[in-house]
Amino acid sequence: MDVSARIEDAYAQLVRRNPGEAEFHQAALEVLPALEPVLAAHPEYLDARIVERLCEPERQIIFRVPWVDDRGVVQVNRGFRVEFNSALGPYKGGLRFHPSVNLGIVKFLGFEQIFKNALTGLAIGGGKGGADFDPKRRSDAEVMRFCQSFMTELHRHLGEHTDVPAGDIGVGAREIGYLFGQYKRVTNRFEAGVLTGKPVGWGGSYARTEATGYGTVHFTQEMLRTRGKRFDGRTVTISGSGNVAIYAIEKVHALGGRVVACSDSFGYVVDEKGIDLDLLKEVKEDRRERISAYAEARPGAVFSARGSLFDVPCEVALPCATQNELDEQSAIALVKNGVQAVAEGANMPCTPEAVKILREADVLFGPGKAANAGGVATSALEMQQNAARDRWTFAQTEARLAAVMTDVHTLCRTTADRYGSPDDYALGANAAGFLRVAEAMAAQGVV
Ligand code: NDP
Ligand code: 2IT
Repeated sequence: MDVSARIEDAYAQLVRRNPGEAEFHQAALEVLPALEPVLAAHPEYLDARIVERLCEPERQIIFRVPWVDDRGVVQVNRGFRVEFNSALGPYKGGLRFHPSVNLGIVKFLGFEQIFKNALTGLAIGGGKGGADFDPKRRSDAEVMRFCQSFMTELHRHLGEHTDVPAGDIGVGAREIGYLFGQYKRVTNRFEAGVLTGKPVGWGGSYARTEATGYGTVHFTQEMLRTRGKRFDGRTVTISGSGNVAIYAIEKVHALGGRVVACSDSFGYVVDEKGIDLDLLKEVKEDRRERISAYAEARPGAVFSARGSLFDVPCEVALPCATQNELDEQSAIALVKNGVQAVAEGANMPCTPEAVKILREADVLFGPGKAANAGGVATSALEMQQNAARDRWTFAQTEARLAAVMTDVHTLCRTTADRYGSPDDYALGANAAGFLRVAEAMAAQGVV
């Protein structure tokens, strides 16, 4: 059987064995065909059935999360943890709390995470988890009770050398605090390295909060540099207004760019003067309000509940909200308006059709598993600090983050060149991430 038939076979088997999991299928279809030249050069990985093993999570945990709301009503949610691959280190990846969470979404995120974590060059395997719980509609006390119930079950699967969760959509420092408190209580261990994204005062790392957004902008800057361009003076749009988006905006502004639009799930704001970051942080981080409240408080800013943020003209677009938010129509609009670079701060925000249009228009495209790797990389740095019972300065940590992002960028480029697709960061990221994991899996035998 030739290489492409083997890949098609592995994909068909994945679809057959994971029915209805559209996002997982999509994530696999983004990676597997890109591996053809790699596998042609490494038939030993075909013999060892590395691709087939990679597509099957090592362990999947699905559990009931019962809790009592503020009215005294019993609520039941579903919790997930997919421990996908531990060839390079303990399972590592965030927890997502959002009503849309299901097994297929957790698997897509876990699958992406394997390659992303490999690209960082740090000792972390891939995993992801979450629950179909919506913290936005809940009081602090409800969020705490939910987190306690979630961790009462999940704790038995975690450990600093086993599985180390962190945040993702709907999970930030508040949730990590409650989760850690319950882990500590039920295990009777202050095991700092079991969760990352902790507040700096008790085991967190400086720059972890900023890391994903900063890292995405750093990666984009490296891409622009290959064409003799910079952020300075450029107009930028960034979707979302959560953790990743806020710190991407902060870094773009620090580099002299101007972010003119951002969004949440209710709509988007356009602010031609440039987003007022202090106001945005106050609205989203302190008051936990909708983005429309930003427009109400900011003269000249306009909120739209309809249409797409990607219709707003820009030279650089950074989708930082959620999967499949940037579709074919959005890509056509971006290209028409002269976009030069698109980098994924979110996981899989661009549909395959959108990526094709951007690539055909020769727009620089940074795939999420490379562009947003700064978050998990800094989580791994947090684990290093925890293991050493140490705390580095913000400057030290940010310098390490910047070095990782530069290395990831270089690795993607050189790997794309090696396999005959210059400038194809998606191919470079998939091939380079795969090679690191495959080498470790082959060396560790059939496990
Ligand atoms: P947050 O919960 O902090 O923010 C999420 C943002 O995206 C909010 O503005 C939210 O709007 C918006 N959003 C979420 N779901 C949807 C939806 N279905 N439709 C439209 N808008 C939506 O999450 P993060 O910033 O942490 O995560 C954003 C993305 O970045 C995700 O794809 C995540 O997987 C990815 N990522 C995160 C990392 C991290 O370190 N946090 C690391 C790497 C990737 P609203 O508030 O209205 O729901
Ligand atoms: O998608 C991601 O890389 C994250 N949500 C961060 C994971 C982590 O372990 O820091």
